[in-house]
Amino acid sequence: MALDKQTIAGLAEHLESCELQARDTTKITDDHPGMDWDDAYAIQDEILRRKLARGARVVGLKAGLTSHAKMKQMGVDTPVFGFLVDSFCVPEGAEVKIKELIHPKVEPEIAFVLKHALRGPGCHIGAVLAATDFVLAGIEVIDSRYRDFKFDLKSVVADNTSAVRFVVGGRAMRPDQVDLRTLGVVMEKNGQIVSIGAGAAVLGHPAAAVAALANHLGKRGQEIPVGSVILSGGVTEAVSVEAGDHVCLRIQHLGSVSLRFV
Ligand code: 0L1
Ligand code: MG
Repeated sequence: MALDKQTIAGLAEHLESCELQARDTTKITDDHPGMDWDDAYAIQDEILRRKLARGARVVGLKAGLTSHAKMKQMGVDTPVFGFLVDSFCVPEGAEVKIKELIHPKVEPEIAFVLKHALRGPGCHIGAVLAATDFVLAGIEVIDSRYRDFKFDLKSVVADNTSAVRFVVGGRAMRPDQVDLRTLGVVMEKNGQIVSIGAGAAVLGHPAAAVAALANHLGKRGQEIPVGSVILSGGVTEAVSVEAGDHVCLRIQHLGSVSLRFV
């Protein structure tokens, strides 16, 4: 690690304050160019520790930058991983307050809920499907704390991969009831289709993103716990939203889920 404990704690406080006060910042590697991957995840862990100390509960995990569309949109080439706490979770059809956010975007996602814990290394699509209880349609709202979404991968990992809100809903299906690669995904904003995709856009198969998450956690002596929601990553590029927008995601066999921005 290149950063000391105090610096990590200071950067976590800075990024979390930006999240809670809905204000942006320049990317942290501008001031800490030597920051390494362990530092980036240590800052993310410290943000989580701060939230847990205030009574938050971890409800899930996420993989980000798992589709070529997202990687191209952000000019990067590696998936990243983050956590989801209860305050990020909103009900189906909820109103999301724009004034609590900086510059939100929405992503259509396939969410997994596990019936068995998954631990890497060596986790693969088959292990993920065997451990999956059901899959759901999900919308992730991302809100990078970095000005104009301009960041590098280490900065975005430290910033908990831009996580801020999510909703899951529609219809739960067991993984053997659907072909997750060919599931059609249609996202509408204000009744207009804004993105179209299929499950295979996520690393060839969305379960591959969950396997990559388990393998990432395994290196850190952690696992994906039973029952948590895992967002496998945006199937398409992210779409900006503003007050007044209504977003509806329809995924074949998984029904629809929506959010309103106010
Ligand atoms: O969930 C995601 O794919 C977002 C990862 C972080 C990058 C971004 O803010 O777009
Ligand atoms: Mg996402």
